[in-house]
Amino acid sequence: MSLQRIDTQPFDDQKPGTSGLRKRVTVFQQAHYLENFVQSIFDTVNPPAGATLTLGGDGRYFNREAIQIILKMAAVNGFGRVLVGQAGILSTPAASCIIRKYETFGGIILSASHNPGGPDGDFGIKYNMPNGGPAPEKITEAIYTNTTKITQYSLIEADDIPLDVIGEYDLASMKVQVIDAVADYAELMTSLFDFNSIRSLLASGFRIKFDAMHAVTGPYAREIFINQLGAPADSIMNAVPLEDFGGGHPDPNLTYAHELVEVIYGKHAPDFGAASDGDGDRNMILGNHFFVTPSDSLAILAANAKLVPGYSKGLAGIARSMPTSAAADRVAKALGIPCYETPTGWKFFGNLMDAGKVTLCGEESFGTGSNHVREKDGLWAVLFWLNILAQQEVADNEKPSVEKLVKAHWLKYGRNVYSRHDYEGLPSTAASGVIKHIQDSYKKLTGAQFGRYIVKTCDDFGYTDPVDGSISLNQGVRILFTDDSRIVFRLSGTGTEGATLRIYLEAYEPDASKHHLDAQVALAEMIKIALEISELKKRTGRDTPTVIT
Ligand code: VG1
Ligand code: CO
Repeated sequence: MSLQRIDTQPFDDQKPGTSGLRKRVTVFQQAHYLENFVQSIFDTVNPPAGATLTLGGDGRYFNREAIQIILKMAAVNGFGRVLVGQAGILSTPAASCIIRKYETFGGIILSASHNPGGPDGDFGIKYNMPNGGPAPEKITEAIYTNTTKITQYSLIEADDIPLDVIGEYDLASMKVQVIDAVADYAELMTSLFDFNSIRSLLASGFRIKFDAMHAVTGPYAREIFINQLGAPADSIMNAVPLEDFGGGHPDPNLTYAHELVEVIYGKHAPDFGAASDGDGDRNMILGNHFFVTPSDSLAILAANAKLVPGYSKGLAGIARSMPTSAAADRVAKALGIPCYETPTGWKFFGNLMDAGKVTLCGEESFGTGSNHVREKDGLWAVLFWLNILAQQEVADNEKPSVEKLVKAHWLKYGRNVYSRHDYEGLPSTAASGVIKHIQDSYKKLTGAQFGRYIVKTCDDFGYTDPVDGSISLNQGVRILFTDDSRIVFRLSGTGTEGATLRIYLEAYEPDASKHHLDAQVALAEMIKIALEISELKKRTGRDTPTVIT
């Protein structure tokens, strides 16, 4: 084993986005590309001698190679120990759980989340802090600055570690501990939820279907739903992680989780359906022939949290990303607790949770989580729903239903009708032109009337972190109407090709006789206004979204 110092030159495209650095696999396969970024992380966080690192990924193509490289670099960059998931696997929430449980100095998670995998797909890397959460912007900025100046990285020349075999290995003076990827996470779930009542619910004939989308949650779902909760084996589908996710797009929404959607809207539909994404932090919740909007899901979990053992003492507060609907705000108001509005990306929730200001957090992009870890957590959300439904059964003495629960919620709080329209693969200049055009129209728009909607204000969303005072500007363009409806425009920070424009639409509907309406129908006028205000067709040639959620 010998120490190598390798001369290198900066790449100019290593700026982390909403959730780490995401690029095509072929970009990561360029000589020095991964190494430059990893060295820049280590130089930024400067681990104290002997520190422990958590390491794992969603199992996509290039995961194993990347892990071997990172181990060899960690061994000569101050680390004394690395905890790595068996086969190089750790779901994002499991990695957060491990960092917190074993109080490791930090963690590296290899994932491009919901982006497709395989040799022609995407790869990604991000750094998590000792609290288990994604590095805040000041750290990701510092990492980026280091990538622009790097001249050298170091690693040890050594044999690969046998990642498939649990055990402890020496890598120079560093220990590599290959750990069970599922056990610690599963144990955390049993400490939060009433597994006995969920087990009885499932035994009573309440049928579930969980789609792991050939991604990381398969082994976790098998352990939790089948082994521990006794669900029949066919309750999980696509549960073996594949390097290319079976050629699919592991994004749990109505478009990409179509296999599950067919089952849920089919003849012998189960009572409950759910899916998770590539790295296991997202969730989609479905009932028999019924879809739950993620914004509603957050509000419903909050409203019913007291039914769940881990949250029976109540919530300190709720946080949601700005584009997420205000359904959770209504629950917070009713509970008399604060609701925070943050920019998009889980990294903005960390400080609020660490300071004890919030218990639950959520994003409209199928992300829900709590202070049990510092990442959003797909299977946690599924268990939360099942726990609430199990309690419902005890209360009603009839078969619980997702649809009934959601409709009862709307009846009590009103419905924040919500939808997001994504325009993927736009030329970057056209997409930024759309944003610029709307920003230039603020003056003209303010006070303007569109059908029954009047614009109250327009602005660029900016956020001042209430805990450390850090400021994040330009986090999305908002058109706010006098009746609390709104349209938000944002450019995605997770894509790897061209630009993705997201249009978020929300209208509040107190009238229960209209609650059954399909969101696209209820929002039809808002959709027209969004197209008009943005001049989307003229500027991009497109007026039909690629994905609607
Ligand atoms: C998207 C979502 C955002 C989420 C992020 C990471 O970002 O909109 O809410 O936090 O993905 O999710 P963007 O910038 O493309 O809109 V994931 O599951 O990568 O870990
Ligand atoms: Co994800």
